[in-house]
Amino acid sequence: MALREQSDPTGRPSDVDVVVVGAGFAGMYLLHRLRALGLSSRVIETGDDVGGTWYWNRYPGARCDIRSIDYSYSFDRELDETWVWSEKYAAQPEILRYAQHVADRLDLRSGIDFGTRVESARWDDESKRWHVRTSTGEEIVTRHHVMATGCLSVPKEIDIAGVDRFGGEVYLTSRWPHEGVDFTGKRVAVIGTGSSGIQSIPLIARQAAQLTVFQRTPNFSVPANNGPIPQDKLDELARGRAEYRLAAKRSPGGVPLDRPLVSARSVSDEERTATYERAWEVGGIQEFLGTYSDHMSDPVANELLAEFVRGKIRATVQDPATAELLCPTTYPIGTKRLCVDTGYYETYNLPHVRLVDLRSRPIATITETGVELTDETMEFDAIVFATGFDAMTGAMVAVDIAGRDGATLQETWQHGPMTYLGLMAHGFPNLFMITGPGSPSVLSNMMVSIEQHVDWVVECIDRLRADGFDTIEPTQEAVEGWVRHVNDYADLSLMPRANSWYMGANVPGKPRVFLPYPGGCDRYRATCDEVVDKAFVGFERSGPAGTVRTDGVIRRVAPDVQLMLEMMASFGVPPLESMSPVDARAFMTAGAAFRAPGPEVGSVEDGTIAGAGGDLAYRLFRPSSPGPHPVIVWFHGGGWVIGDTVSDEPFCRALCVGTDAVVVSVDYRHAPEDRFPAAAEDALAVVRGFARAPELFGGDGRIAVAGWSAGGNLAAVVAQQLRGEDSVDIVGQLLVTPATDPAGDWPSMAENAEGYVLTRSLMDWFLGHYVDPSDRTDPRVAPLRAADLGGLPPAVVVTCEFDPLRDEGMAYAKALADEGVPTVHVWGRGHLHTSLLAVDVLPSGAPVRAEIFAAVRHWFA
Ligand code: FAD
Ligand code: N01
Repeated sequence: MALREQSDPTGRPSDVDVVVVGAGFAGMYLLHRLRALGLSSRVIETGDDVGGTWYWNRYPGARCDIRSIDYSYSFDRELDETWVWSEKYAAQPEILRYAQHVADRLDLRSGIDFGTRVESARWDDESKRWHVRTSTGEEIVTRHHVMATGCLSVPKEIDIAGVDRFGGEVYLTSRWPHEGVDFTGKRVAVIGTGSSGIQSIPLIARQAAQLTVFQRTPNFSVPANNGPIPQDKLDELARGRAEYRLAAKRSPGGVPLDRPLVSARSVSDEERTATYERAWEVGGIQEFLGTYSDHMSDPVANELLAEFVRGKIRATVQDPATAELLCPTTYPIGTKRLCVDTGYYETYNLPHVRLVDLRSRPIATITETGVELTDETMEFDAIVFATGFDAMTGAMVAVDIAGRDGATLQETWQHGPMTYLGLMAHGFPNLFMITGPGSPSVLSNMMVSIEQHVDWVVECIDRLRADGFDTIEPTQEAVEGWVRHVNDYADLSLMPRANSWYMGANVPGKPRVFLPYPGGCDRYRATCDEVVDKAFVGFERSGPAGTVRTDGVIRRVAPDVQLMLEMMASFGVPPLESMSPVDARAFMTAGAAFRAPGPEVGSVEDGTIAGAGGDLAYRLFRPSSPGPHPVIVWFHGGGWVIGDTVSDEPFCRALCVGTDAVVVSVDYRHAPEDRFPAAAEDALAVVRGFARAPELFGGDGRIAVAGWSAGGNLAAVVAQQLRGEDSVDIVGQLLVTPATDPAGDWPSMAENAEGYVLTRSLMDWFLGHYVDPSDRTDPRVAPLRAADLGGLPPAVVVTCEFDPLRDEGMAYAKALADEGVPTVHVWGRGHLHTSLLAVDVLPSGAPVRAEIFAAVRHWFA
C-alpha cells in the first residue's frame, strides 16, 4: 500500500512515526519522549483533557493509594523539585492539576487530539504500517502504534438486572460528572465495595439523608492516616532526590522499600502484633502487606494479618452483625487489591447508614424507583455504581486491532492475554502496550512502571531505526515462555485464590488468568534490560538491514529456584570442591540443620544392615497407615563422596507419605576412602538384605530401588545387577536426576555446568574421587552403557531442565523404553539437579514430586 501525505482538518499529519492512544500519565510521557527524539506522533484521547484516570474518576474521596511523593513523575528533575504535594495521599483534583501542570510545562496539549476515540487499527504487511481509524472518521498511517490506554480505564458493564429501569439519578464512580454531585437530603444507594466504593462511601454519607451500601464481597481496608507529607519522607528526599528515585526504580513495588525477609510465623505473637500495629498507624498498602515476607505466599501467615484487620473492623464497627458482614473471610488478604480508606468502617456507626449483604440477599432487580432484593424493596433518589473495571485488557480489546494476517487481538487473547513482557504480542508487529498484561503494572507504583515502559518502548523504536530495521515482533515461543513465567510466579503466591479483577474474575465470561507480573519491578526491569542486552532475545527485527531473529525464552528457571540461586550466591558459599571430602561432609551436615524437615511420617527408625564391607547405617521412614507396606530402598546423592542416611531426609519423608511405602535411606561406603566399586557393591548387598527378610522392616515383600544423583546411579546399577536373580524381585526403580553415563559428552553438560549448583568442577571432583577414568564406561558406573537393558523393572526417571545430567538421564529413560521397560519420564521444568529435593522450600517442585509419587504408586497398585 502506498504511503499518503495527508493531514487532518486540524493540520496535524496523518502519516506519522508513532500513534499513541491515551493521554493519561503514560501517553503524556510518551509524547514528551517521542518529541525529544524527533519522532512525529499523534496522541489520541477520548477525554477532553489530559490525566486519564484522574480526568475520569472524580467521585468524592478519590485519591491515590501510593504516597503522592512516590506517585509522581521522576523524569523531569525540575518538575520533581518544584511541585509540592499538599498531602500524603493527594486527592483527585490535585493529581489532575499536577497532570495539567505537566501538560502546560511541556506543551503537551498541542500534540494531543482530545475528544477522539481510536476505533480500529489494522496492520498492512506490505507497507509495514498501521492504519488507525478514529471516531472522527480520520485514518492515520503510522509505523508504530502504542496503546497507552490504561489498566483501569474501561468501566465494567453493569451486570445487574433492571439497571436501565431506574428513573432517579445514576452515577458511575469512574465516569463522575465534572460539576460534582450534591447528595444533600437524598436517599442514596452505593453498589460495590472495592477501592472506589470504600473511598466514596464516607463522603457520600456526610451529605445523604440515607445511605444504603450494597456489598457482595467485603474488602480489607487499611487507614490512610492522611495528612501532611511525613517529615521523615521529606528529609529522605532532601538528602538525595536522585538516589530516592533510583531506589524506587530498583525496588519490588516501585516505592523505596526493600523486600521483607522475616517470616510472620518466625516471630512471637507479641512482636508480630506490635509490628502490625505500627504498620496500621503508618498506613499504606505495600508497607502493611510487606511487614513480613510470607503474607502473600503462606496461607497461615496471611491469615495472621487478615485476622489482625478483622480485629480492627470488629473494634471499630459498633454493631457486631454489621462488623461480621464487613470482615472478609473468603479470600486471603492482599489477593484482591487492599483498599486504603479514611473513615470507612466508622461510617457504619452512623444511624442513617445501612449495609446490605448481597450474598445472603441478592438483588432481584433494579426498579424504576429503587432496588428489589429477594425479600425487600427499597426506594432511592440516586444509585452510585462503584462496580469496577474491565481491567488490564478491556481498553486494549475495545479497539478493533487486526495484526499480520488479519488476526485480531480479541481472537488471539480469547483464552487470556498473550504478551512478551507485557509490551508486545506475537502477530502484531510494532504494536506496543504500556503497562500491558504480563508486566508489573497494577501491582506496583504505576508511575515507576509507566516511566520504565515508556523508556523501553521509545528506546526500542530509536534503536530499531539506528540498526536499520523498521519492524519488531516477539516470537510465539518467547510469548508462550513469558506467559508461563508469569503464571509460575502467580502460582507461587496466594494471588490466584481470589476472584479478583487481577484474575479477570470480576467480568463474567472473561478468561480466568492472572494478569499482572508478580515478580516485582526490580526483577522485571532487569529482565527487560537483559532482553535488549541479549540482542533482543525473543524478538524478530527486520527492515533494510535484513531480518534478525534472536530465538530464545527469557527466564526459564522456575522463579523460586532462581530466588534460591540468588540467595546462595549472596551467601558466598565456598565451592565444595575447594574443601577436603571430610570438610565437605561436615559442611553439608551443618547446612542440613537449617533446612525444612519434610512432612510428618508414621514413625522413624534407625538401624544397621550388612553391606559388602561391613555394617551400614540406615534410617527407615514408615507411613502412618497400617502395614505391611512395600519397601523403597533409597540411595542418597552426593557424588559417591558425601551424604548419609539423613542427607535426603525431607525427600524420603515426602516419598514415604506420597507413596504410602516404607522408605529406607541406606548408607554406602564413600570415596575417596573406598573407591569404585565399593558403593555399588554395598548397594547390591543391602537390597539383597532387605529383600531377604522384608517383614523385619514392615515390608509386604514388594521392594523397589530409588535414589537421587549418584544414588540414582546406584539404584539403576542395582536394578541391572539383580535382573534375573530369583530371590530378589524388584518392582520398580526410581531414578531422580541420575548419573547414567559420567564419561559421556552430553550437551546438557556444557549448557548447565555453570551457575546451577552442580558445576563441572564439582562433578570432576566427585568422579575423580570415586572412579578411575578407565572404569567410567563400566556399566556399574555408566548403566546407560550396559549391553542389554531389556527385562529391567519398571522405571520412573526424573530429569530437570537445568541439570548437567539432564541428557544422560533422558537417554537412559529412552533406552529403557526402547527395550520395552515400562518407563515414566518425569520432567522438572525450570528445575536444577538439586532443586526437587528441596521439599517445603521450593513450591514449584511440589507438582513435579506429586507426579513422581503417582508414578511410583502405580507399581504398588
Ligand atoms: P489512564 O490514566 O487510564 O489513561 C488512559 C487513557 O486512555 C484514558 O484517558 C482513556 O480515555 C484513554 N483511552 C482509552 N482507550 C482509548 C481509545 N480507544 N481511544 C482514545 N483514548 C482512549 N495507581 C497507582 O500506582 N497508585 C494509585 O494511587 C492509583 N490510584 C488509582 C485510583 C483510581 C481511582 C484508579 C481508577 C486507578 C488508580 N491507579 C493508581 C491506577 C492508575 O490507573 C494509574 O496509576 C495511572 O493513572 C494510569 O495511567 P495511564 O496513562 O496508563 O492510563
Ligand atoms: O473496582 P473493584 P474499584 N453486583 O473491582 C462490586 C484502583 N482504584 O473501582 O468483589 C454487586 O475493586 C464488586 O463485588 P465483588 C485500584 O487498583 C484505586 O473499586 O465482585 N456488586 C466490588 O465490591 C482498585 O482495585 C483507588 O463481589 C458488584 C466492587 O463492585 C481498582 O481501581 C480507588 C457487581 C468493584 O470493586 C478497582 O477499584 C479506586 C454486581 N453485579 C480505584 N459487580 C485508590 O484508592 C461488581 N460489584 C487509589
